Amino acid sequence: MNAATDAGATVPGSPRVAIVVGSRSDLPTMEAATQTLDELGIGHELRVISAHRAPDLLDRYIADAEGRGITAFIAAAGLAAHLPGVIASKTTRPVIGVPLKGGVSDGLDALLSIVQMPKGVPVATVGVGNATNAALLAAQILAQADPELRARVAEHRSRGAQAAADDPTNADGV
Ligand code: RP5
Repeated sequence: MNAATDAGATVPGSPRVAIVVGSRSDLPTMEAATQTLDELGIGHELRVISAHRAPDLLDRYIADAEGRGITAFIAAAGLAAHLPGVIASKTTRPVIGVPLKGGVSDGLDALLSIVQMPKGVPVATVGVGNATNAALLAAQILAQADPELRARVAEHRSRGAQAAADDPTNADGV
């Protein structure tokens, strides 16, 4: 490892976003995040590491990911969803939490676990199962220091706005 990676600088061509999920059962929901990051041309990597079942591995992974220049973490979990908060406790890179369905009231347990972080250790929480918004928020964070990505994010937003405006009920052209 060289000085640049020691400092957490982005290595050209290396993944910039880490998606971490607590279980393989979470992977189908998170496909929307990988797809959105792909659409925006953002390198990413995916790991299945439970905060409860593999805490030591999670520790090692976060340190290694920081060293390789991972700039933002997307962490998804269901039930007693501690994964995003634990990652946030180990890094000052932004952490975006995705509560997943299942458990009490189909995800209310995970939503509260992730959104109710104590002062000092923030996790940016998206809606239950909303992997797309997690990817878009990661993209917007990275785009602040990357004008080309900022343009791609703006174009992606415009396409969404156009698709909404193209609803047949708006055919009168107003
Ligand atoms: C959480 O428990 C995982 O993130 C998953 O959403 C949930 C259930 O995990 P499995 O029992 O399917 O492995 O830790």
